Amino acid sequence: MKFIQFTLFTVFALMNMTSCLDSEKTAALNRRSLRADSLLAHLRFSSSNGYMFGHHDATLYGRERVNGEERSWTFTEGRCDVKDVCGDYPAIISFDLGHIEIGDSLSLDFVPFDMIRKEMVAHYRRGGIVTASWHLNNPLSGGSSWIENDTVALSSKESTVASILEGGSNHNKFQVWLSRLADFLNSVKTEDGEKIPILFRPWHEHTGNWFWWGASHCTPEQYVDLWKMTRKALDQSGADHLIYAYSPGMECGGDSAIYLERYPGNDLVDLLGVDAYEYLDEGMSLEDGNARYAENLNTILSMLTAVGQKHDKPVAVTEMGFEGIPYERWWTEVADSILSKHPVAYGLVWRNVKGDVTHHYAPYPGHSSVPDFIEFYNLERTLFLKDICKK
Ligand code: BMA
Repeated sequence: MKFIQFTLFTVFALMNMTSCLDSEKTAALNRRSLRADSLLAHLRFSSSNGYMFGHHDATLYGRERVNGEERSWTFTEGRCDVKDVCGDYPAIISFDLGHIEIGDSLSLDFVPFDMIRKEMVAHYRRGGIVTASWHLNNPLSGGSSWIENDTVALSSKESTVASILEGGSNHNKFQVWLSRLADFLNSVKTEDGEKIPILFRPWHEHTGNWFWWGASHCTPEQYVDLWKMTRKALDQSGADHLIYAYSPGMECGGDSAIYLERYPGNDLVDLLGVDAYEYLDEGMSLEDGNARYAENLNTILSMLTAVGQKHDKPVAVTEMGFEGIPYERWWTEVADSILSKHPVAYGLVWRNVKGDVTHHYAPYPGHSSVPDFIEFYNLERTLFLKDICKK
């Protein structure tokens, strides 16, 4: 039976967790609300029952294919592509907070922050887990997170990261950005005023070079200082409802030294993740692409499992997928065949962009991978909302 008694499970997990705390962790734990502790306990122990399925922006917008024609929908109470396909919500929904830092009312993906807040609370109230990423702007150039064509940031003598750390020219400005982030996170509350627990995942994919906080744009020390500064601002704002995920990209391969090169430390991180996408090189067959992805991700997850055990942290595939899902049996033959081999807490696929034909990662009504996704949903080990909720 897929159904898990969440409350009992959580109490059991918390008891287990408390028994193996050292003083450093006790200090960290004291800064967390009980709800955040429960979330962490759930993430730590849920992999013994299978792995949870997650989807980014799952209830904010989506798609459908009717009579061969692609259509889109934007927020409709309770609607969700995954639910339209299998009758259940993902266990985890992720949301992005890019542009909260500049005081916009819309996110970088044009979603009102009021709606993001509402949907975070709605998913928590259903019994689901909420995670957040932050594709924030570049505080030095005013550009986006992606530095590739940002000539101002790339030609500046002071790197963007150096500019926001203590002593940098944008330090004060960035403190304001952090305070706007903290204000939003602290505002995600239930009707009775309780802040909902959120797995926050800042500064991700930093082993690559596409973001301004990426490997070639700052030193390992600067990257760690960036985390420390972020944690300090959020901790000082009273954000005790957050737990934190560290998510390098696939560049780490199976090398734990690369994975951990910029690790901010056990006291600042609660979950060890990796962002891993399948893609095809020009002319590459689906079969070869699937095999390469499986080989690479299996290697990474074997390494990550060992690192997780050593550091006493749960592990997850914090972003994954194959853009457009061009392989109909991707869910059972690729995703499940990889995730089922490792004790991962969850695997989360990215967003289903409205109107765009390829930038989608979850199935939607009419998509060719729907039958396989339903098989995937029915597997004992895949955990969706109903599986993690006490009914
Ligand atoms: C990226 C893409 C972007 C989006 C960002 C934040 O991977 O999907 O289009 O703006 O995530 O959601």
